[in-house]
Amino acid sequence: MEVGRMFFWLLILVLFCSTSHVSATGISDELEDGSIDNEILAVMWLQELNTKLIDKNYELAVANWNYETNMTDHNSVVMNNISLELHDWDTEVKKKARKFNTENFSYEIKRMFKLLLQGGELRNDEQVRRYNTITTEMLSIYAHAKVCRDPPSTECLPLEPGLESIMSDSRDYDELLWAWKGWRDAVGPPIGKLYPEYVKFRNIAARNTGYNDESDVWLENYEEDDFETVLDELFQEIKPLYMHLHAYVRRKLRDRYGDRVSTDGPIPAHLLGNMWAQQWDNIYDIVRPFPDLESVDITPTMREQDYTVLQMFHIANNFFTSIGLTGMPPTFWKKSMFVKPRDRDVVCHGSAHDMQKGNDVRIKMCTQINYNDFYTVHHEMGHCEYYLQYRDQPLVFRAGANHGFHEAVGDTIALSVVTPDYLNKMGLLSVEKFTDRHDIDFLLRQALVKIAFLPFGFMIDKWRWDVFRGITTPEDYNSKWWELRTKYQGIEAPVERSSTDFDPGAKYHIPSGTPYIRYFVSFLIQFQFHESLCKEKNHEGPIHRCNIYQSTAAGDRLGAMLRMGASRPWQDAMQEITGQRKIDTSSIKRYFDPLFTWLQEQNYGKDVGWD
Ligand code: X8Z
Ligand code: ZN
Repeated sequence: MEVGRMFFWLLILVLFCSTSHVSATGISDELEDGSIDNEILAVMWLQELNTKLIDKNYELAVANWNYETNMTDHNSVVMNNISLELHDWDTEVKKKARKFNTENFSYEIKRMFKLLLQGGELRNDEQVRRYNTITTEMLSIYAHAKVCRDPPSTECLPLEPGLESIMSDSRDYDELLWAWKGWRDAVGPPIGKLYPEYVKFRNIAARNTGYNDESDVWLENYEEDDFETVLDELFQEIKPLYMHLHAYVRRKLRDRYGDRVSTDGPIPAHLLGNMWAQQWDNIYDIVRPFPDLESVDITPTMREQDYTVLQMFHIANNFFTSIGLTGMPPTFWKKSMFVKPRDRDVVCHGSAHDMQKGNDVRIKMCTQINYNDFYTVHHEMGHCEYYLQYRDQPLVFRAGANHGFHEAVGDTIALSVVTPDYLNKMGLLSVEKFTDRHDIDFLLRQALVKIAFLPFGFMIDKWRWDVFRGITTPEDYNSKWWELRTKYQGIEAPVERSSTDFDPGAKYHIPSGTPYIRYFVSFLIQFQFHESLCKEKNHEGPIHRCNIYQSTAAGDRLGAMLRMGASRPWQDAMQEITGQRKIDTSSIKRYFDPLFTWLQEQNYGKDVGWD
């Protein structure tokens, strides 16, 4: 611990022990904003706040958990009541925080105030109530929706499991279209009716605290001027690789589905093995370059070996502990929801929860025994590992260095987990000799997961930022969505869409209000993290073959970054783990380099692009 930091904590301890009579409520409302410049008072106030916040946040976190794992009206009422109460309290806290003039405070205290005051704020209980109703309603529509088969069949399918399995496994053009359109018809229009009001409230909240609109709030998390331009440049750097992957996959799909797939236009969105065409690994069987090799898809082997869901979580846990990081605590195993319950409705979309008290961290997932969920288990556990590592930080610093960092932890681990080296060790693969052909086969599957995702991860918030800015208005919500889907992803709707459809609503993060650019950032920086952890391990050879299992050197480096939480800007955290201060595409490009060369050869003289 650096000396300054040690001094800071000592100060907090001394002050806390000797001045517990000083109360946060002692700060009078009459005082003018920015009128208190006494740092000692600020430290005491923050300390008291920290203690209170833990209890308040815990209450809300539990209510939220109870609702998402049991979506009854009662649980929704309880959650919204607590949320309203916490909101009032939060408004008071922010009002008091504004009384401080932090200009001459030490770095850490100043940063605490900065983070504390970030974000919008609704200042009217009626608005908060309505806002809570809308967001709960959107989530509930998404979670309850089912698509029914045509009579005489009475079968109705939810998204998970059901429609998602059809999208991944079916190779029947019309059945895929049925599931694709059915899901959008079921959730799009009802969510679309509520969405403009949701946008209105987010913007009111943002403007109340001085932002132009909600897009500024979302971008603020990245603490970089003109971050949008940075993102545009990063996207341009990776685009050639995406275009070559797209061209290759389009030809393979044309071989399978005939001239319903064009030679030089966008790909119909329902043929890529995923409800949102966001990751294409489920059509690995269609696009495999060397089908004679043992498949790196471990789903059949997991099933043959009678894998259980719990086993998947224990294997992930074992990876984290093998590199010296913390294992999941007993409460995690007791309180998490690993499978979809039969007796109640839940939000199935995988999520990790920091209850912010003790080491109570949990995962909620409707896990199935397949390769995809094997990856997602590691992804979610990465969130929990971050929670556990930064739990000694003051509450305002208990967050990722930025949202993308939080998404990248489990994925960084998973880059080792998917290597044939690791899967061989786990008895899930038995590739004896690894040749260049194996490399291409493996990298192609990885590209279907990681490269195919990039334009999707990029366009979602491009769409939302313009919605918040009022540049895209409700009549154009859907057409703009498809304009971006085609521009960036090179895909198109398989059937005519209209302004009464609301296809963005068919993606979980839209009704749940979760910002999405975090995944684009994560999918780039996880390769930077992976590369530097591999250096730490003294890995030799290409980075796509590197597996950091059991490397405590790699774990120590990762752990040091995780423990920082949000106490410093993300550039410092990036420096801690990689020695660089920027998001950089060279690691992901190096990882996929052999595949890029191979794809260019395959596409030589063929159509690339979709204009
Ligand atoms: O939502 C998730 C995680 C939870 S943070 C399961 N992901 C994105 C998605 O599913 O759309 C992980 C990858 C992208
Ligand atoms: Zn995540």
